[in-house]
Formats: sequence, structure tokens, C-alpha cells
Amino acid sequence: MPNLILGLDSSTQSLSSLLVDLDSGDVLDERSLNFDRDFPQYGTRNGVLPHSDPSVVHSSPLLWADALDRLFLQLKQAKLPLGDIQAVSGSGQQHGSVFLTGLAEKQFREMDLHGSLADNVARVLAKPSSPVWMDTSTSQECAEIREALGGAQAAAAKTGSDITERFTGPQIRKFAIEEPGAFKQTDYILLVSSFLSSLISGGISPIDVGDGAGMNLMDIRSFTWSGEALEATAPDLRKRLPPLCASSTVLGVVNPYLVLKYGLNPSARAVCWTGDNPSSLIGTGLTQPGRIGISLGTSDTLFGAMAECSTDPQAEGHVFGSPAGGYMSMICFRNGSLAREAVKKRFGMDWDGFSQALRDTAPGNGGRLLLPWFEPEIVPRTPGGVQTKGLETDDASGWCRAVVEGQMLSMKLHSRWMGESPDRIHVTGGASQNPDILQIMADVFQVPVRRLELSNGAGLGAVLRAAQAVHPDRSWEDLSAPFLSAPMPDVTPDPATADLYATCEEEYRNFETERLSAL
Ligand code: ADP
Ligand code: XUL
Repeated sequence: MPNLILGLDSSTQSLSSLLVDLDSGDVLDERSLNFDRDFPQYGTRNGVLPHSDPSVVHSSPLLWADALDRLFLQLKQAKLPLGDIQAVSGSGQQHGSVFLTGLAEKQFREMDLHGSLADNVARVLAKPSSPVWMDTSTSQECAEIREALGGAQAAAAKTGSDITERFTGPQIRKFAIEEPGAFKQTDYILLVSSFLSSLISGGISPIDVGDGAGMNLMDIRSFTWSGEALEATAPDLRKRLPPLCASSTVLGVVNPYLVLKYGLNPSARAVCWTGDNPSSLIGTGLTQPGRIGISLGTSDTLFGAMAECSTDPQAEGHVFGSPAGGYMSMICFRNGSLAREAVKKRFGMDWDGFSQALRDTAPGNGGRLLLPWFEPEIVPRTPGGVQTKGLETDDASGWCRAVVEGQMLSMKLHSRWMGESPDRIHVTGGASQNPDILQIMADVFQVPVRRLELSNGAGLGAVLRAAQAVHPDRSWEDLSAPFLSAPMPDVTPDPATADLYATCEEEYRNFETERLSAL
């Protein structure tokens, strides 16, 4: 029987899948459902629900469940050999939380086949919407938890990160304070990853140590729930959280719902899910320290495997468990693709026009600078408002270069704490297909940039993690080799721009410092 593996990725804006044959290295199918376009009934915009308060950003767990059903239906209608799938895993946007009642475990174990996955979920939801990573409404809760844990540095040393607005702990605290009745009804608190993993496996999934580290609730050194953090966050939290587990945990076989409705093999393994960034670490071939990955998705993230656990003294970056064992560092910029899109839209361009503008302008942009805070930014923490220097409002090509240079300079500046001098950057995510953006990245960092054949690093990570869980005797290198080819030569840096961008970094840092103190 062919050795097929299915990897899923439920991101901010879409659910995508990758079906591969592990033995031949063939990708049998790659597809994606866009939440706004394919599920208009939920009324999402860029994958999230509009809200009168821009700091409150939620999405719908029913939408994520519906997308899972639709995806399996499409795979079945495409007559793909779903009965040959040996293992399924996935990744989810990090930090988002799903609140379920005590009936959830039984409901997921004994799914009602007459209803959809969303119908089954609707019966056990303790909170109709899920706060997601773009939510910045928990500053008060963060301050309270941070104080209880002894300040930002102490919180980072304990949980891997300073107490952070989008992280699950502060979101849980807000829910417990604002809706005590609904919180009381909550018996299970899951992440997006463990929620979808629960639907696939038919039960309540544990939370893996990659995504679990994004909650401000896990002791980053022992990979267990931190009693102190739980205590500081919400009452009786321990009993509401599933256990933590290694990312390679095989949860059992897939839910009979998937067997009976879509023809999955009853012995196919359901492997624990993780967060999209830990998954991208694996899917970009970065299981060992020495190189970094950059994901240009809805958010831009920069990550790398870490030799040992060391946290950011500025408390802006994060340490997570790596799905390959040990640790990874990660830093997340909220103004990623949506900021590039805002500039593209402002000047009525398509991506070709945007790229042409990058080619038409010179490195350094003649001193024109932009701090890309189109929306509240996480790194550095600021409520936002785009800041420019020397940039005319109608200077279309200047704006295009300024947004990308600003993003790359900011990534370089704010990732210095990782102490990495990478010899190569591996890129993934939607915007990684744009070579002109990658050229600016190569020049700013002065290292070659490798674009991988499969631009969905998180989805490939899900495939490789599932494969490794069912073939623990095989190494990551061996499993990933057929899938990590580069479709084009590395984008190499122009050494002539090295000094220029070192000066730009200095100017960017000064401008950022000045604006942060003025805001
Ligand atoms: P996520 O997984 O966070 O939902 P993706 O990694 O799928 O996001 O990336 C989607 C984004 O990729 C789109 O929002 C779009 O801005 C960006 N994108 C797609 N094509 C290009 C391109 N040619 N140049 C720059 N950005 C692009
Ligand atoms: C990481 C983060 C985002 C989400 C969505 O901390 O908030 O990258 O995982 O992709």
C-alpha cells in the first residue's frame, strides 16, 4: 500500500492541505480554502470577524470545523486515494482559544454522522467565538499576570515569553473576568491546533509543547503546566486544560466520522497538531541551529532552532518547544502581508506592479523611511499608525520599497537577541514567491535566501511531523530530503549594499526610538 501522508494547516485566512507519497516524494495534491471567499456566511474579513473595537479580534471555531469538512469532501470528490493515507497531522494559527463544555469529549468521540463537524461542535461550545492572535485587547490582564509573576523578565524566564496580549493565558483571564457564567460552563480550553486535532482524532487532544509555549501557561524548562502561571491567570484553570505532550505524539486512529463520510482508512493514525510557526520550522528544514526561517504570511515571523533555552532580554521574542525536540526562538510581526497589501491597495496596484516598483527604486530608497505600523504592532509593541520620513503621500514606488525595507530592517534589528549569524535564510509563506521582496531580504541580512518548492512550510511541516511520528526510526533529514528542493537558485545578497543597509538599520532604529517615545 502506498505510504500517503496528509498535512493540514489552518491559518488566519485559509485552510490548506498537502497530500504526499512519502516513498516516491510525489506531492499528489495541494489545495487551499479561503475563509472569506469560500465561507461568506461567516462574514469574516481577512479571516477574522469585524468588530467595533479594533483591538478585539475573534474568529469562529465553527468556520474552522466547516472548512475541515469541505476540504475532506473536495479530496473525496477529486477521487484521491484517501484510503491509502497512513497518518494525518496539522498546524494551526497560534494562541487562538476554543472554549468547550464538559460534553465535548463524548460528542467528539461519538460524532453525529447526520450532522456536519460544525453541527457537532455547536452543541458543545461554551463561547461562540474564539479570540485569535491578532487580538490586542488584553493589556490590563497582561499587566496583572506579569505583576503576579514578578515582571516581564521573570515571566519570560518562566514561560518563554513576556506576558503577551495575544497569548492564550491573558485571553483566558479576560474571558473569566468578563463572562464568569460562560467560563464556569467551560470544561475544556483548547488551542486552534488542539481543537482541530480533537476533531480528527475524535476526543480531546493534548496540547503539544510547541503550541503550548504560546499560552504563557507552560513552564518552558520542564514542559509542564506552571502552577504559578495558572494561579495568576484564572481560577481552577488546571482542570480545564488538557495535558501537554510531545509534538510527535500519535493520538490513535482517525475519528470514525472521517472513515465513514470520506473513506479514510480506519487504521490511519491521527498525529498531534502544533502551531504554524513550530510546524514551519520543520517544513523549512530547520531542525538544527545555524540557519533561520522567515515566514511571510499574514504575520511575518522569524524563527530558528535553538541550541539551548535562552529568552529575549527585551522580552519581545519568544521561546517555544521545537517539534524536533529542544527549543526554537520566534519573533512575530503583526504587520506582515496585510501591510504590504495596504500599500498595494493604496496605489491600485497588483503584485506585478508592486514588484516593478521594487525594481524601479534603489536600495536604501534615497533615505525614505517607513515604520510599517498599519495596524497595532507587536514588535515593537505600539498601538500603531504608519510613520514616514521623506516619503511624499503620492510616491507609489517609494512607498512599496519603504514598506518592504522597513519590515526587513525591523526583523534584522529585533532579532539580534537570538544571537544567530545565519549562513542562509529559508523562506516560506504566501509572499515568499515574490523574488523582489526576497532580494531586499538578502541585501538587508547579507545572506543568501532560499525559497523552497513548497511555499506552505507549515503544511509541509505537518506532513513531516506525521511521517516522523509513524516512522520514528527515520531522521528528519531523510524524511524531508525529497520535499525541500529549491525551485530556483538562492537569491544572493549584493555585497555593495552591505554598508548602506548597516547605515539604514541605524537610521531605522533611531527613527523607531524617536517615534515610540512620541506616541
Ligand atoms: P496565512 O497562512 O498567514 O493565511 P499565506 O502564507 O497563505 O498566509 O500568505 C498569504 C498572503 O500572501 C496574502 O495575504 C498575500 O498578501 C501574499 N501574497 C501572495 N502572492 C504574493 C506576491 N506575489 N507578492 C507578495 N505577496 C503575495
Ligand atoms: C505567532 C503569531 C502568528 C500566528 C499566525 O506568535 O501570533 O504568527 O501563529 O500565523
